[in-house]
Amino acid sequence: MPLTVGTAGHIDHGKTWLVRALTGKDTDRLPEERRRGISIDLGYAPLQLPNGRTLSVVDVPGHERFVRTMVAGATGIDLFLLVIDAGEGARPQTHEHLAILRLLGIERGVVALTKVDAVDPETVELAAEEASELVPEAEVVWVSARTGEGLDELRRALARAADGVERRRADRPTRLYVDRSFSLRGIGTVVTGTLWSGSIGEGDELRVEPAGRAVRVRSVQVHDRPVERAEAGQRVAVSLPGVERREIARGYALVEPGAYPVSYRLDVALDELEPIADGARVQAHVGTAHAPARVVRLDERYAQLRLSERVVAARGDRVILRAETTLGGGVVLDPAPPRHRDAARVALVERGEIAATIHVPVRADALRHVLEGELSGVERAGAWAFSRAWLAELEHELRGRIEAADPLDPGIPPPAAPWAADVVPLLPFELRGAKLYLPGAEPTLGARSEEAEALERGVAAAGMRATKLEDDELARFLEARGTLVRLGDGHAIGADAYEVAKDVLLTECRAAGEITLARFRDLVGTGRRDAQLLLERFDADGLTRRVGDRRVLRRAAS
Ligand SMILES: Nc1nc2c(ncn2[C@@H]2O[C@H](COP(=O)(O)OP(=O)(O)OP(=O)(O)O)[C@@H](O)[C@H]2O)c(=O)[nH]1
Ligand SMILES: [Mg+2]
Repeated sequence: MPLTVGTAGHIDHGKTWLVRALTGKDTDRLPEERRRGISIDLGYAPLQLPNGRTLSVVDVPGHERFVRTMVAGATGIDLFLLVIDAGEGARPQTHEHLAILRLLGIERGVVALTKVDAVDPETVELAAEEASELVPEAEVVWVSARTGEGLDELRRALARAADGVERRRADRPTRLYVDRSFSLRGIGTVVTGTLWSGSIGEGDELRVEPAGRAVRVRSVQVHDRPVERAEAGQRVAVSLPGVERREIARGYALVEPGAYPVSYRLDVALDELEPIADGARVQAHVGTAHAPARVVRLDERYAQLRLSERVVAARGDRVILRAETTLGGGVVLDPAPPRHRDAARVALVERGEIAATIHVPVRADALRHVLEGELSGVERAGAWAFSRAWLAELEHELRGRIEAADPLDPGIPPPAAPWAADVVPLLPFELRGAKLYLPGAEPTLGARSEEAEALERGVAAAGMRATKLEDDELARFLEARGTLVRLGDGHAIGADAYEVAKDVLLTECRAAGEITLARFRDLVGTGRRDAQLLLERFDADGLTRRVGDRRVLRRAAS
């Protein structure tokens, strides 16, 4: 199983020299690093161990201004090599780096007390005692990069530490956080990183997140050697043809498409080095990325991190929170939570009781990032998951509204929410046209039956005279029932009178070939306006057609 070891320790304590003494490679390659004699960026080298195992070494800078770089280097490692200058003992970044390693959950490693050639043994003894107290779980080895003393023992100690490491989540989908990108003439953009999980081989189709860009892997190298397929835990260089260098940099992740959420929010269980206030503004380090974030405290244990940029994360990932100094960290419980301030929800998510967090519909797809197995104990419809109780509440509410609807048309528009198309068919209602009804519900007059009778009587008594309508909906209902006919301008006439008028019209037109308004008015014996309204209705019904100031029958009517 390939593993990565990361250095840690205060500035100038001898990390890079020790890596060079162990591996033969000087990882301070930048001109500025050489000129200033300090590490600025991350360095990488392979390390052969006596038992035949090869470790990848990530060398980090110790300067307090570059802790952010140290975090990026430390996120993917499996074990640490904490380097302490034997003459100086632990200094501020010794403590800070150690705290970061613990927050990242990196528990195994070795302490190298270096530069032992430069101090007397009693001084080393004191430093060794201090180191053992500081890191009781690790072996402390005395070394000198200058004389080579202790290097073999350090290699053996690293081999022992490596034997105890169990690489987490290697079997998960492919994820690599980019720590370097560069372009090579004739090859194009190359990115490097520690492969957290999965594997990467030639021709793989991956995505660069959070950019959302699809890429195809041309070739893969592990420590400068081409390989067919790199596996989890290895230091990998991936060439990505067609990708511009500015499109991908440290902080981006190369992932199996769709396998990880990309999110502005993370629900975490906090681990505080010092109290982090609700609303605190911090830098959140996630993988090799970091982004400004606000800490929304949910209670003394949980917080929602609201980030200013989207990040790729998974349940169980560690994050580091920093301001001027390292404030603490957290374990990601939900990598794509809704916006909320609900500690109870996070507690359920932490315990894996996902179904209990679900009430209103959520996309089941969004839950797969917190689920260990299958989702059970919830209702499903299409892409949605929701609780049985919610469905019952919805039914209750809609039933109430349907019962309150106008009996003339006892339906309501269905809910307009995105889940409606999937969820509404589960309800014991009937979708007719654009409205939801109780099954088999018919329009009825309800409390308006007296009103309806009065209107029917009034219209009948008016004979050929049009009646002005008060309630158009009621009139529509009665028209559908066949007791009246609506005319223009908010008027109506009795259905019998309408038939009589129609007969008059047809008879006259068949005899004379046409009819005028005046003639029709005389024949039916009504006022000019009512005659006009009737003729317009005949036009609308397709019986007649206007020709100048006369009307003739349409072919269908004659
Ligand atoms: N005598 C002695 N000096 C050493 C030894 N290792 C490193 N040094 C000295 O310490 C200086 C710093 O060593 P580096 O390895 O660059 O220190 P570093 O921890 O990588 O420093 P940063 O990366 O800037 O944090 C070197 O320039 C050497 O002068 C050693 O084993 N013995
Ligand atoms: Mg260095």
